[in-house]
Amino acid sequence: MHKALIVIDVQNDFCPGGALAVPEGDTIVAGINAAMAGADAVILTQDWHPAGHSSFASSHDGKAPYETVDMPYGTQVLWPDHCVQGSQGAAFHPALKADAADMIIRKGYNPAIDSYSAFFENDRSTPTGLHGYLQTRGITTVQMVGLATDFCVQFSALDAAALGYDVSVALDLCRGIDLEGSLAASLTAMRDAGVTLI
Ligand code: VGL
Ligand code: ZN
Repeated sequence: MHKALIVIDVQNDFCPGGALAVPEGDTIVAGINAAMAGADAVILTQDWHPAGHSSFASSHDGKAPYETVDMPYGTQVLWPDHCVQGSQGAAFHPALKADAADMIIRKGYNPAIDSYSAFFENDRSTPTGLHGYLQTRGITTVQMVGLATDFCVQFSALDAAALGYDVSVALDLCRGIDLEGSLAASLTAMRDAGVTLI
């Protein structure tokens, strides 16, 4: 059994002071750094949007952040502009031990499709390449940590379970956004999919 630690989106914009701040998002960084030591592979994901991305409310006339729009691939929550490629907001939190990563996977770079999951874009079919990477490294077990529990962590964990990985989520090393009960719903969905919540 080879085990990967997948660190989801521990970036400045998701931490207090950032454009899409997750409450207490910065408090998990030290624990994530410590968890890296026990993994056979450390993978970081980085939300990485071009300016004017279709998930930004500012790209839709008359829409405000946290409203939704219907996209060809389904309903999409609209966000404040965040994690724009090359910006300080898109950089990893300065205390994250990013140097310990074997692999950094960027996602959300397609202007027309958001990508919460580390495995597939929000059309649920365009792969990011992470599955191939993990397979070729012989990894069968993944642990998810990071931001945000109810969006990118949840989508990544559900996809990993569907792809046949043994999946756990370390909840003390995650923090959520919680839009209209999305945090509780995400925990139920992950449990129902066979994800181990720690
Ligand atoms: C995320 C909303 C928009 C996340 C990324 O990392 O959970 N949430 N982009
Ligand atoms: Zn995003």
